[in-house]
Amino acid sequence: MTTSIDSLIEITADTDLQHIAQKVQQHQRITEAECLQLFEKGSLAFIGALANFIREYRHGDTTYFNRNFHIEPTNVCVFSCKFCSYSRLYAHKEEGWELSIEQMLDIVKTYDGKPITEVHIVGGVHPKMNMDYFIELMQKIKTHRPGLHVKAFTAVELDYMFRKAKLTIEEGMKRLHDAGLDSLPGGGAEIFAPDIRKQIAADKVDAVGWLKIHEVAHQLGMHSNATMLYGHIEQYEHRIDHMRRLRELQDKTGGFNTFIPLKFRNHDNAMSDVPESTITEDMRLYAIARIYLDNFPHLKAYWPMLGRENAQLSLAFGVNDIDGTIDDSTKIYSMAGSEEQTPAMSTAQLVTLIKQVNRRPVERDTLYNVVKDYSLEEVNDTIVDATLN
Ligand code: V47
Ligand code: SF4
Repeated sequence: MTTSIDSLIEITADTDLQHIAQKVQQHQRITEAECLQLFEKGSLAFIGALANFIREYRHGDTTYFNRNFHIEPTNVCVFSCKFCSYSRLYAHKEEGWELSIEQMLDIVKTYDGKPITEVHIVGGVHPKMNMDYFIELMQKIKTHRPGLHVKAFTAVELDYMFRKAKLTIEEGMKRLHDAGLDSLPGGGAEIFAPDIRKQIAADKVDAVGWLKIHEVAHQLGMHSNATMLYGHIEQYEHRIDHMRRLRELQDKTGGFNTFIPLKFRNHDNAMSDVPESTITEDMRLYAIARIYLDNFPHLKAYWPMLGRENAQLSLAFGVNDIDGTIDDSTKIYSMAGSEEQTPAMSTAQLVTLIKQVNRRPVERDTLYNVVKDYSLEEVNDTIVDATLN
């Protein structure tokens, strides 16, 4: 029987691309040189078909989402990444916010009785919010709601915390894990290649430090995500270098759950003169990431940053996860110019969004255990909002 990949090979004139399609069909890994060929020569339709083949082979129509909320402890930050629209230097801290432990706990309490599975905690790097502060926060969250999965702190926040506390990565991570930290989000990775990193995020942890922190977390049995900030001044080679480093670490530890490409937004930051990537380029990147990162189980489109319709579109380009209800006042993207000013979607809206493109909505927890399959469920906003959300 002829597969869709066989037909794709037949109609493709370029022999390099034919060879890549054959590899994908046989579930073989592509090289960095082949990844570059995809970026340079692959049409959106060609790359998309390959990525969709992998997506459907691994996950069928299943599209995951979760029920989570975000807490941003502060937007005061000691660093000065050029792409960041969100942070305020400590010298201007009156323009920022700083949440106390009790204020953060009050946010957690607003979800009492609601079937939320995860809290995502990421913010600026505040010089006075130290390790002990966050250990107390973890302990208080877990005492209040032991079953809530705490996914918190980018490697940038952790690197600063551990250095200030004069702890090794192993010691620091173990203390936070013991206090209740369950897994790490993928932020802070930006672009690993030093020549680009020093232009956009000169003063924070470098690639080696970021990767080491995730490696140690994996060694302690924790899982984590990985991001890549793309569509600014980087070239294809920098994206490939970034993904190569992630693929190598994943071969070693197997601890990454999800790769999350983050589209650079240019509103109100020191890189506002850099144009944003087109939707075609976004979809090409998702698809190439799905093809190249063969050892990452999941590929996530973060809908508050991409927009709802583009997140829907990405489900045909390798993406099998669209994050969660979020349900908060996440500012990191609204301040950078994303469409979503106060991103929140009800479970019904997420389910509908996924069903509209004929995929199968499945609620997951942070570690991708299935919480509920909504494919056969009739959902509408009034019912779900009242009973589930
Ligand atoms: O590292 C900052 C990005 C990240 C801009 O693990 C920007 O599930 C685009 O970690 N344009 C933090 N991006 C967010 C983060 C995250 C988000 C969603 C899910 C997960 C997860 C993690 O936000 C930063 C940076 O790369 N960012 N400014 C901007 N102007
Ligand atoms: Fe600080 Fe993160 Fe913004 Fe960089 S991206 S300035 S580390 S809040």
